[in-house]
Amino acid sequence: MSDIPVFAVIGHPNEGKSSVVATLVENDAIRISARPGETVAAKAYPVSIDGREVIAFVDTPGFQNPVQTLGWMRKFSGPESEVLPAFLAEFADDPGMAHECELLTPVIAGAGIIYVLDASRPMRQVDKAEMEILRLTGRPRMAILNCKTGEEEFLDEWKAELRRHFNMVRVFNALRATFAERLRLLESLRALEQDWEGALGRVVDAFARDWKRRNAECAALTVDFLRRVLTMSESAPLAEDEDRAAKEAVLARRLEERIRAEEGRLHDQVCLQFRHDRRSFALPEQSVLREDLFSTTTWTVFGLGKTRLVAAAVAAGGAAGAALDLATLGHSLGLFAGVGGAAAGLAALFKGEGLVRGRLMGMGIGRRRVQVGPLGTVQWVYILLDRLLMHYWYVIHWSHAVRDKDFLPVPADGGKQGLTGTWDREARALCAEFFKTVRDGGTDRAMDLEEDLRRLLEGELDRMSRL
Ligand SMILES: Nc1nc2c(ncn2[C@@H]2O[C@H](COP(=O)(O)OP(=O)(O)OP(=O)(O)O)[C@@H](O)[C@H]2O)c(=O)[nH]1
Ligand SMILES: [Mg+2]
Repeated sequence: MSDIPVFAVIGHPNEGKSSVVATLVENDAIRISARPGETVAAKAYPVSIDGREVIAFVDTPGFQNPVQTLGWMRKFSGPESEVLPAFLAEFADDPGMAHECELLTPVIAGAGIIYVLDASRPMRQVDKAEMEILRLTGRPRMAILNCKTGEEEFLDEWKAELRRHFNMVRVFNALRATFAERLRLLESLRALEQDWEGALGRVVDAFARDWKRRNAECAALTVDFLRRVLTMSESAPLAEDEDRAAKEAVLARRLEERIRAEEGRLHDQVCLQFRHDRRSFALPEQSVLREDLFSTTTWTVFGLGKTRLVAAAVAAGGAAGAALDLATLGHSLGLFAGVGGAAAGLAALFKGEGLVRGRLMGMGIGRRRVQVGPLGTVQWVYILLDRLLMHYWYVIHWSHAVRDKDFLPVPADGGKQGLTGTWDREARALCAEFFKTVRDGGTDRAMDLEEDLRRLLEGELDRMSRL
């Protein structure tokens, strides 16, 4: 037996044992299925933090023959401590008792017990037999009520019965458990057995520290990302006979593509921080995050109405002659500033299909270049942050037990307003100064602002984790 706390997750077939293990150990790959009897062998899943294993959960197959098992155990006349080894010796080769042998093996080795049951159904005789078997093992044990359908009609009946057999009873939904609920579950395991109190206290601390580290890492990655994106531009030589608008459109698309790719990478990295494989993580069907970053929908949903959009374009340098045709707002748009643009200084002029006017630079006689970018308004900071925060929210609520792509909770305070919409004036002032200063890059002030924004974001992620 290892010296870390080990808990065997035990119960009737198809009640959600593997789902509970997947959520607790953050493993997307554990087999979960609507078909009873999916798990056929006991398997231990250790949790590592900072390269050290701190706790393990053992997934086990569901009871096969609880009534017969209990009958045998009751008849056993030897010392109490021998009942389980004797059972294993007797039934090791009996296929009818294969699951019982599997699920009792970690218990004999010293594991505590987490009994999982679906409390949305009525109690039956076999349930009572299972509970009694677990009581007879004498091991520390907790019951987890996983209400699969949300039906709570039988909850009180279950609780009353469970209290007779278990040291602790908790409601825990494997598919919806947040970080805070997982932490509370671990905390309650501490009280199960005095010998484990110290070790489990360290596990709880390690979990909390690890989560904080992930949030800090996500905040740092985001600020790095913003710095890169805010300083990006595309330029190319423009021949005498070349159509400038067409060239700028090509450059704008190229720039948009680079920014999209950077954002995709950032979102992937956030998934990885929370041990999600990007391929198994899916956004809800109607999520605005499925919209293209450069679409009008993205702009409007994250709180930028037409008026503010025009104002943003103007503030970014668009002035006289900027033929902002509101009719074209329905098309995809790219709001870029041509830094230090030529005479008109049009920052964010677009026409129809996302055409972006860039900056024209003389490079000596007969040699000209056009440049598109960098991004021309602080609104981009808010949009990129809102999309990041919303993505984060989905990632931390995407339980590792979810196998059905359509299942996802709705963000609590996301929606129309966008998450930065709730930030105070100080935070907004920081974003504005960050935007202006970081675009110029490299200064001490820029570094200070990056640090301030990183801290602000980290606090925001910590706050969202506890919601
Ligand atoms: N709606 C809902 N479904 C759940 C919940 N927990 C588990 N399920 C579903 O119930 C089915 C069985 O879940 P598993 O975790 O595989 O159950 P198990 O106890 O490991 O099953 P066996 O290995 O067959 O004994 C799967 O389809 C899960 O998606 C829950 O909290 N809510
Ligand atoms: Mg299973």
